[in-house]
Amino acid sequence: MRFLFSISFLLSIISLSADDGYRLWLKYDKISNATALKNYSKKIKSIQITYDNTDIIQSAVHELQVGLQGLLSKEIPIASANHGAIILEKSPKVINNEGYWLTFDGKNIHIQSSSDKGILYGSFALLRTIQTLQPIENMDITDAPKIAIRMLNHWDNVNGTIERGYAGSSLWDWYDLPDVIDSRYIDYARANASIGINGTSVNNVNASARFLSQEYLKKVAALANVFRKYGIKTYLSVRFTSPIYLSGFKTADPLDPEVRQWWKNKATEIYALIPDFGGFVVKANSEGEPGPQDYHRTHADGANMLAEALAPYGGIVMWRAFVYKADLKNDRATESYTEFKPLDGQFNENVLVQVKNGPIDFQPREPFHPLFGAMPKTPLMMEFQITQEYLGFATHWVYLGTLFKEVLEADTYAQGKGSTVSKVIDGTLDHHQISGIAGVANTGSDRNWTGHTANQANWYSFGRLAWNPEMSASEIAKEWIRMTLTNDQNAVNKINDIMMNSREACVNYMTPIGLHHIMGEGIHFGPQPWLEKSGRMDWTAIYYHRADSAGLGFNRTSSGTGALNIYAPEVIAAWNDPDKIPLQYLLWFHHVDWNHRLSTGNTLWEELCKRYHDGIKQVDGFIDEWQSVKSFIDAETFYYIENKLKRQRWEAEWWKDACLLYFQTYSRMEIPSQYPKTNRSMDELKDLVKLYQMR
Ligand code: GCW
Repeated sequence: MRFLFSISFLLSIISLSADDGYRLWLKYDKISNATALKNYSKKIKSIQITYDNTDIIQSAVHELQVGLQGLLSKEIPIASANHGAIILEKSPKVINNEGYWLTFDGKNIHIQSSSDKGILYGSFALLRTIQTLQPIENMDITDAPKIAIRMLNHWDNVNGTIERGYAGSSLWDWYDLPDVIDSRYIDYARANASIGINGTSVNNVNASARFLSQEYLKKVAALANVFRKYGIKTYLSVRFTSPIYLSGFKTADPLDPEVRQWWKNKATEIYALIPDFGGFVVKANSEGEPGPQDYHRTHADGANMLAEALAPYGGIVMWRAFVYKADLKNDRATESYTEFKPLDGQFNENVLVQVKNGPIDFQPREPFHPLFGAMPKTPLMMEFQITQEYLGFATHWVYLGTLFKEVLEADTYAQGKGSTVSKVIDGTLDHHQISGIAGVANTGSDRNWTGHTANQANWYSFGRLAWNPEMSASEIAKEWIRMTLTNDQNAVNKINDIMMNSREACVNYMTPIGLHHIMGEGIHFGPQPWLEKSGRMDWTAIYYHRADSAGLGFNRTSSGTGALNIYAPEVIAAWNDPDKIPLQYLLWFHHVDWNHRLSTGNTLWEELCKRYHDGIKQVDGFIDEWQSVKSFIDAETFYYIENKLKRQRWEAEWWKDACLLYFQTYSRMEIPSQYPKTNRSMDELKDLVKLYQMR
């Protein structure tokens, strides 16, 4: 089993049939450019291993063999030679333990590292270099990850469903495990390792206590055995009240000695099965999940109890900051800050606080979360959402590389200019030893893994940015396109153009100018800006857009909720004035008159109408651009994405109609005549979202 690639992977490599997306960016099709092929072929004849032959090294060697066999269409044996070898060797010259040094000395290619993981990453880097047709003559690449923990969070449930998953069901078959090891687990690990992901938490943060039972831990251990060979540590989301569920305790109070002992024993049990277990991800006192506050203890009390149990084994706790109180008194955008900021300095050394990128909830666009830069004594982890809960599910082609970058580059001004979010999370701003970044996975059992071939790029870009937040979104997109779709320069540029504009288009047709949280209740699909009643006020749409006859937007300045004031003074200064704030955040922080003239020269109402229509025009443009690259794309992939785009166009129009017709009831102004008239009624649009919500 160990070094067998999945049957489906091998079959898809050798088959001449159309491409179903299974191979992701690890296609390894024969290089079609004859000169390039000859050139690489000349330089690569064998693999020589001078490194200890660990499991991870074997994974690296096997990947090189399979990859090169595909790309160069010839077998690459393991042999020593003094010419044309890829030599895997130990080197002290690396930046950190996971880094590698990749060189060509005129005769041989050297992949050097001080660790076997580094060799694995270096091997993938070499394959990427060849897949993207980069020259290797003068190759001299030293690279190492800037963030230590780079992981996926799966929101997968025990019954195989995935919370906010749009690509089929869970990859993990909990019924068959631990005895049946699906070969897909190996391909999953390969894909992650190829982009530097070194951790995965396999279950939903709305966690079942079941995962900590001996029965389930054995299943998790079986997965961990696969992942380990690719340098990936396994983590679990835990339910805070597990001692009650599993052992009949009356309490889960984190200061209760018996409860503390229970967790210590549990940690011992876990590490006996999974010696390199990563640690726990915890959602506590959030959206009905239990937590320390149920026992009048703080988040720090809860996190530290778990941290203490894991510490002897080197495990860590990733405690999520996504909390908001049951009784909504304050602006939801300040809740997590209010709860966590006072706890700065109270967490044990092996605790990271995991913060979503924005203060509300993975909206198409949010300003950066106010906790970044506000807790210097605590390592803060980034939580991005790769699965597109609020960005069109797996239907819309939305490249998230630009979203990730926008947040990573945002300046918190915590220690003056240049205190970017990226420096907060890589630990350099506040000199933290541990650093981390998590992405909520978009993977599932769909043959193409992510439910939309083009959105495989979001998994890819998350990994690449986690490795190096300084890479540009466009550079990453181009790598992905070359490895996944085509190496034709012109086509690469066109597809890159679609990708680089895709997120902005989505923002335009869903929530332009800083609007947010106006999607269908519960399902988070389609528009429902009219939603005025829900389980809580901050689950409605009207709580966020605050449309009235005067204007639109949420006043979060001092004359409103004051939520803007929790940012650094420089940020407040940049965003406090509705005439100076970047338009993308305008309605997030300000209530603006319909007739107010914006920097674009349009009134708010005109600009709103323009943006919604722009969004649709952009999708039309994507459709045209996609058509123009048809001859360079595998036929199955081409038609699949073409049809997805049609559906995306349809939904974009739905959003535009619903939002403009609804906001028009407040603005009482005509939609400017240059735009096509809609023939849908509000009732029709309301019924449509109801239909999707119907049981
Ligand atoms: O965005 C919300 C989602 C929930 C999710 C929650 C969280 C896992 O709608 O489905 O629960 O965030 O991040 O905890």
